[in-house]
Amino acid sequence: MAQIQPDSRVFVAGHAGLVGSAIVRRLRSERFTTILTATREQLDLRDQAAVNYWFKANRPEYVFLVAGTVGGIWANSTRPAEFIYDNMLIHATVVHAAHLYGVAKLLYLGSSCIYPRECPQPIREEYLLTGPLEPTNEPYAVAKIAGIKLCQAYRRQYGCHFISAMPTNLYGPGDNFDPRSSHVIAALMRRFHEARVNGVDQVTVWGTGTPRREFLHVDDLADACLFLMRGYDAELHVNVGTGQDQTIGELAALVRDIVHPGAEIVLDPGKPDGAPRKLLDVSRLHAMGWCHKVGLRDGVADTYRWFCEHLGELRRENGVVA
Ligand code: GFB
Repeated sequence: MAQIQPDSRVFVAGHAGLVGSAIVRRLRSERFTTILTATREQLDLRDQAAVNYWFKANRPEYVFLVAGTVGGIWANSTRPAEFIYDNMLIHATVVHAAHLYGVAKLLYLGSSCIYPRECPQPIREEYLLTGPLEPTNEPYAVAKIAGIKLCQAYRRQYGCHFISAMPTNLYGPGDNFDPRSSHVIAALMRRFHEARVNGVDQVTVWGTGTPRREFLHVDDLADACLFLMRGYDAELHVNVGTGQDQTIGELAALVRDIVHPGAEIVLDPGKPDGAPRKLLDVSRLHAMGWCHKVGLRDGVADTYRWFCEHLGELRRENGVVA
């Protein structure tokens, strides 16, 4: 089978998002010459005819399918129709077009919320579809599971080299800082930052503070995606994480210490906790020779530096107080 090379035609579907922009950065740093992208205005990935036309015109050889409607616990709970509709369509159109137009290899990105809410920890890949899902993100998780099954089905029926990676919760430069849709690290970073700027010493953290989460810096994820694109070609999806987790209370203290040392954390148990824990078992990826590099404290500090450097844009786009 052909190998991805710096002169390959590589389509990053979802290049403007947290993951897609990290993959583009990574490909550029490895001097890839033909990175194909399309904005939402240029290509509606939910439209099969438009996606087919785009593939016919642009002939990508490798595809990173990291596009989708994503968000944190609040967005998932309040916009379930968008989360299931957009994602099911985007996964189906891109996978189908990749098959029709002879893509050499496609990497599909899922999410750790595909696993049953109560499954044993750490979570092995084989635990997929062994129990009920976490209700706050079930529609999104069903779409993500459908994406894995699409890749497996096209592999079985048509011999396509389509693989899937399941990342744990992500964060990093380029994250979404809109409180209605952000994930916890971006949400807390913004809230502690604005409290400090406004001279406020109490900061609210949603839920009970007891759920446990694992976090992976998005540059590590981009590295893992390229690693798998180069070296993995089998049906079973691959977990991507650090293998370490902490409580949301501990995370909040870590963000506080970096952004607004001394502030008091106030829990709001009226907000949803979501899954009690979702720690991935990353032993298969470790056995292949990949391990994450960025520790959580360094990663949060790095993301906060990026946040401060981009305050102008963030203020214009979603009203961050500088
Ligand atoms: O990051 P988050 O929204 O994603 O929330 P999930 C993680 C935990 O942080 C939850 C708590 O227990 C939240 O209650 N949390 C505390 C906060 N303060 C905040 C806050 O200000 N904002 C947010 N957003 N959370 C999502 C799923 O689940 O994670 C998706 O809904 C997807 O399907 C994604 O899988 C990775 O880990 O709960």
